[in-house]
Amino acid sequence: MIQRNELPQWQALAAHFEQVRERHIRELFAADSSRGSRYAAEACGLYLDYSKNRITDETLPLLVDLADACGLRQAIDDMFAGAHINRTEDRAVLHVALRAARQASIVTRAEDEPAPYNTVAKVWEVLDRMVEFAGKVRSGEWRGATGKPIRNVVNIGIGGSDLGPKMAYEALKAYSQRDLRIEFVSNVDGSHLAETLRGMDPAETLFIICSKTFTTQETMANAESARNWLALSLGGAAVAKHFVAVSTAAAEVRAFGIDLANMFGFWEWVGGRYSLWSAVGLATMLGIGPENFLAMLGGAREMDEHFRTAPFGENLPVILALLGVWYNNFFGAESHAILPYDQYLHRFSAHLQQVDMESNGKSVGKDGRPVAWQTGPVIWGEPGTNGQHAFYQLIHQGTKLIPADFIGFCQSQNPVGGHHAKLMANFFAQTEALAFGLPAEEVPATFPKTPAELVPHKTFAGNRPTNTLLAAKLDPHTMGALMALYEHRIFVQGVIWNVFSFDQWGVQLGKVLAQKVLAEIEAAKLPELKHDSSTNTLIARFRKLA
Ligand code: G6Q
Repeated sequence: MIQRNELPQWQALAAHFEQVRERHIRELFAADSSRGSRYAAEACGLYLDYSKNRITDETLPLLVDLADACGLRQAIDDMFAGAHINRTEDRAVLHVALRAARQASIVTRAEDEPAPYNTVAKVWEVLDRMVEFAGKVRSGEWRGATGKPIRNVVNIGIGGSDLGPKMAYEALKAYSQRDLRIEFVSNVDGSHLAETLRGMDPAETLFIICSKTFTTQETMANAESARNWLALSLGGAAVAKHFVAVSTAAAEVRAFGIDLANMFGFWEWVGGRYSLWSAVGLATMLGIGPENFLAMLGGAREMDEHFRTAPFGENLPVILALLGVWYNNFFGAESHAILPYDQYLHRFSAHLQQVDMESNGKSVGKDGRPVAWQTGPVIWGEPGTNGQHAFYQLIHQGTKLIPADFIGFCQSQNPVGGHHAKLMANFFAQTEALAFGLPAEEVPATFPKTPAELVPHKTFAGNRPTNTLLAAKLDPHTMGALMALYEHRIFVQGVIWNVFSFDQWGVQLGKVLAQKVLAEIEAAKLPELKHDSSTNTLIARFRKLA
């Protein structure tokens, strides 16, 4: 098979890069007064301005040619049709089915199912049960073992069973029922559980044990400790009223002692990091309410439809993905910053970090050979304006090229004084400063009385690329569309880089080795350690001081 970097379309981009690399965004804007409105696309309430990128009129069409040559159209159709595109695990990849309309049909066949079936019908069966359950808990109809209504919900899960639902809950907290406290415990460090439960009344607390496999070490350790905490004050029989499970593993759920009537299922074709739309989002739904959760699914559904049908040159996920490829593979950028100007999105970068880096952090192509090009970048970020007073210095004046996405909203959920205008003034000013910089000759006008020797330090080269995503308000529909936008961006990049985006074998080695070390740490007498000399010394020292 012809390798990606041998494709004529890749080579055309490499040649084009030689022409574009020295051009400055300042010059590109000066040459075209309509650039700011021409390099834009809009869908599902999200307006994307990509004009402040290091691209000319030829760049995006050349990138689209590459996407075509890599078979993007077919790849999209295969995913939406339920083909087993996760080939290393022989599974379909159907998070799009999790937000499909009730009457839709996506047929696939899973390993544990005897015949092909309509995934969407299964999805809605569970959604209906979640809605009913959430209604009971939120109204106080669901009572704990002592008859008290639930005031605290603690989701116990890790990775995809934590980051997504927590991020979505935090993002939409403005829509939450404030007298129901929603917490997320993930770390196996006992401090996480202990600090979360401190002061909570077990009689008013509901645990959601959220684990696709129900065997994950961290989650099971936290689940057992939570069960002990509850049983200590309410007795073992209380577990039925205070524990529910979200899982694909019914036998393990039953073995833990949770009634299957209180289990919410999902399926092998839902990847952990793409699962917040499924029952994994139960804690989110309990917090923001079924109506808002369903509106979030609706926003994602609209983005799915846009992604599936819009021409690539107008397709938001495709444009963002291709611009990412442009910097990653031609400019040699190593990372990509996600900078939301909304405090509610304070976990958004952390969530995307997992979705992106676990999906495209691969170095072997679909043909089993090492790839000869860069794949997934380092994803990172913090909300603005906090980041401006921390790491933006390096983005503005450092030696590294860091493309960034700025995400902002026209309306605030909390219109307090002039805060929102100040927030958004910073939002617009930053992308302007990054793109246009401050040439030496303009330094005195901006920083009066600057001595000549300080001018180089106050000069900004500019030419730092950014995308701006602007929406009216961070409501459930917009949030759904925004998350789906990034999921599809990752999908497109995986297709271009020819990697399997939906497995995560990189997580496995550490898990296996940790089991071995655990036995050595817990053994009554220090066993003979057969690791390397560093690991041996560290374990021995730990045992001495523990
Ligand atoms: C996500 C990964 C991983 C997974 C966790 C939790 O795509 O597979 O982050 O979500 O390891 O797994 P369980 O849900 O099985 O506990």
